[in-house]
Amino acid sequence: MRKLMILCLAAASFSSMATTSGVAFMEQMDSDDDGYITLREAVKNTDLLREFGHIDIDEDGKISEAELIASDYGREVLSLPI
Ligand SMILES: [Ca+2]
Ligand SMILES: [Ca+2]
Repeated sequence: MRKLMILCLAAASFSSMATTSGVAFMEQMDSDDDGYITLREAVKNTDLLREFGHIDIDEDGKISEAELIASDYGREVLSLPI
């Protein structure tokens, strides 16, 4: 039981770390702070720009944090487990 709690705590602290880096990346890219990375904002990052079409799953022309995390590129950048 104790072991399980430690495992849960470790998982929780790891996922909050991943979220923090996700937020940091979004903040860095999201110049106007609307919570999305638009194509114009993605221009700053060539890799992101190249992957933009793949990451923008609903094709609304902007990347949400959820779309970023769901993408291979996002997981790589944010060092999330696949
Ligand atoms: Ca934005
Ligand atoms: Ca989108």
